[in-house]
Amino acid sequence: MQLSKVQIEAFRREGLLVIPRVFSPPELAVLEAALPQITESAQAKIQTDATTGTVRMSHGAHLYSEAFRRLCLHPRLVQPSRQLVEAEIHLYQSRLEMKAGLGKASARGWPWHQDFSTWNLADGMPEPKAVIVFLFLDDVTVSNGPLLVVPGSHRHGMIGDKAAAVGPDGEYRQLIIAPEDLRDLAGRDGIAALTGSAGTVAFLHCNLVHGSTENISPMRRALFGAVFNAVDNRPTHPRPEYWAASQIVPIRPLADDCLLRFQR
Ligand SMILES: O=C(O)CCC(=O)C(=O)O
Repeated sequence: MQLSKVQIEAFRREGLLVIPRVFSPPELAVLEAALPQITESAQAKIQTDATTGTVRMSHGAHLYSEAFRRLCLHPRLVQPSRQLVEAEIHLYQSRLEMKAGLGKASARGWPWHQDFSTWNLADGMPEPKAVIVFLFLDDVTVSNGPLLVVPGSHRHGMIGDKAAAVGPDGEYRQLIIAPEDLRDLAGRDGIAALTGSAGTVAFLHCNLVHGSTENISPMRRALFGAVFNAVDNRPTHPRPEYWAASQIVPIRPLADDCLLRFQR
């Protein structure tokens, strides 16, 4: 899948690009069948939701799940990402982002932040030369906790006081966007909810300010994210492999039908 000049220009301006119907229902079914490998696996690095006890986030499924490894090497993710990063890329990170919709307890949201600040401060990624690609595993609507973004906010670079990213124990702490900064950014550019049917793919610049609210609907909202970084943008002190790749291997995409050909 090649992006057009118009799509690339939109990404440069907005810091995001949302494309519907990139993956088909049979391809999504392959991934759905592989989900328990993440949500029920002892290998998975899982963060659970404090309220519901359900899976909230899990990093590194490409390291042990063949279906999600294939997704991360899929040409429909890799080729556009190369165009957007304008370089050879490697797979830096993958993550499943679940928001259960149990109808009896809500799954929490995420505070406003930029992903690059974590990768820069915690892993030593030098430049914001990475793109985050989310595949919607479910229909995402305004009611099941969509990702919220401030379009164009990537153009302001890394926002916030780096000193606030160090906890009392000296450990890295996520840099949250201050309310006054958010007021300025959103006052200028507004806030957009990334909605679409299952199979939609969203490309986000790594400095795009984003967050989300809790899911109080009965519908699950699952996204799978792959992060592609320029190979010449090597992190100086990456965290463990499930968070940040230490081997910088330029990606060779698989065949377009790699998910459909996957035999469990
Ligand atoms: O899954 C969400 O709603 C937001 C997750 C997020 O902000 C992130 O992964 O950086």
